[in-house]
Amino acid sequence: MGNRQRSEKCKKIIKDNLLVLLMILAVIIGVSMGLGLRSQVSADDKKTIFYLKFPGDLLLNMLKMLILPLIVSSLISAMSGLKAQASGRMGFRTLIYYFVTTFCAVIIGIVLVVAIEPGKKRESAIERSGSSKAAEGLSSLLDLIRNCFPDNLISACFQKVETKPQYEKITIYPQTTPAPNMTGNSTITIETTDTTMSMTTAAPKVIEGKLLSIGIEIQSGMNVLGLVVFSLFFGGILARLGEKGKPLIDVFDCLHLVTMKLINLVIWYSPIGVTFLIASKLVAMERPAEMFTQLGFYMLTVLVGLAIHAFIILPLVYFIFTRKNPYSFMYGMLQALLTAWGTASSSATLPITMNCLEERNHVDPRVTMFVTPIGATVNMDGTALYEAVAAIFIAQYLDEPLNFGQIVIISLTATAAAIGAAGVPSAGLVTMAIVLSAVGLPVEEVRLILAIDWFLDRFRTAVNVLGDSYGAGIVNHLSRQDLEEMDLEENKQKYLTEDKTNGLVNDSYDTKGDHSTKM
Ligand code: 7O9
Repeated sequence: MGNRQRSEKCKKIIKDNLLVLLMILAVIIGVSMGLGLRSQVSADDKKTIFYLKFPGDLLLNMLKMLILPLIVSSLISAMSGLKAQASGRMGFRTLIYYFVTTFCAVIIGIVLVVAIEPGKKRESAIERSGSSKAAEGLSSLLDLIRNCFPDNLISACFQKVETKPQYEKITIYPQTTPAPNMTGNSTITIETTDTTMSMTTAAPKVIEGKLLSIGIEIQSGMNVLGLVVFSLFFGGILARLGEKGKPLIDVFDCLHLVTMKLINLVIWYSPIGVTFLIASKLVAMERPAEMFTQLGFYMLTVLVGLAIHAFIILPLVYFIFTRKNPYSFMYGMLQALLTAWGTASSSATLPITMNCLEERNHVDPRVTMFVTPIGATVNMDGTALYEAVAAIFIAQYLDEPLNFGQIVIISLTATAAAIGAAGVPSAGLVTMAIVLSAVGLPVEEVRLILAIDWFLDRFRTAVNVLGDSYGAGIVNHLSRQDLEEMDLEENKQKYLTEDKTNGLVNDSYDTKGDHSTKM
């Protein structure tokens, strides 16, 4: 028996490290394949790139497919299994951690961008273009709250709502450009490619006039916030039902269990998917040399900031609270971090994050179930840092000095934007626009940094995932007493029901108090 256990343990260690090894290999192969293929396949060869991405698309689909059952079952199961007090305390700790670390990330970003001044290190001056109407911060905030309460649970799984004001469009032709036969349907669009290269050409501008109408528009994409809010309340109430709620609690527990087992299968496919995701992205990269030289210092600022946050601040916070080795915890998360880097999506990585936390870092499943889905939705340290750096970089580029008050506003809006990102439709650009317009910077100058966005996205996503993971680790440590108490209680209940079935009812315990202790 002992031997068998030992050999099983050995097998498990090999299995776990094999996956990490395969994942590291996947990144290396993906990068070399992508760079190698660049000489064979041109970046314009959209068809080849599309097919090259196919195995990667499969991985993304598999991961995203699991998100819905995962967040719903996790949150309902966690809420129904935790005592009201415990979940309240856990929730409070979680939110404080999210807020403090996100704010720290923003501060690091601001300090670096002010010190390095990447926006001042440029070769040629660019023309200032007129600013358009500021992004509407208020309507974004209202959208966030509106999305917390979807009108239909089924449609919340694939769409969210957005306030859409319609403005009169006015096209202005610069005198140097002959007025072409422009079509009237041009809106202010921000291209995702070739942005830095078109900086000096004076193009006709479309600006917004008076408000014509305002209404709600449907956007595709899962309304996570709505599902999270619903699941939290649903689970909370379920716990109060006592015996009657038991069957449904078991259903969600079981759903969670099955989903976690499915993740175990998908994980074995992830190295292949990640290889092709990276390779196809590298092949599709247009004019990389130009991009890296033009935006080199900006890139450096963001990467140094992310590195400081990931390798110093977060581990330090983890160590202060738990007195455990933060870097072995980080190694345990490596699989998830590499997936985050490969997919550039912390929501797609969520299944793997949960798996790593439970299987490799031995975080209590009740904590993972509760903390990580909320973390994936609201905790984005990397994104917050990035947005603060980007806003100040743009100000420097435009030679628009910011005073201290404006920098404080940037730090607050960048924190808020990162927390609300998942709730705001078409997030990336909208949240960036909110930060910029809060300090009166022209929103369309986002195009300055769009060329390199896909690259930095990978790093900030990994930092987002790392922040969520350390959060789960810390909450697990702080809540260990609550969890132990609940375990004791559960054992007591089990003991009692066993006694009851044996006809030995013990009067010293209040058997009716079964679920009344849970809220
Ligand atoms: C980055 F909880 C989940 F898993 F269900 C969940 C589902 C969807 C959580 C979040 C989301 C979601 O929609 N997130 C989202 C994140 C939406 C828009 C923008 C972003 C920001 O993304 C990051 C960034 O661009 O900086 C990054 N790519 O963490 O995924």
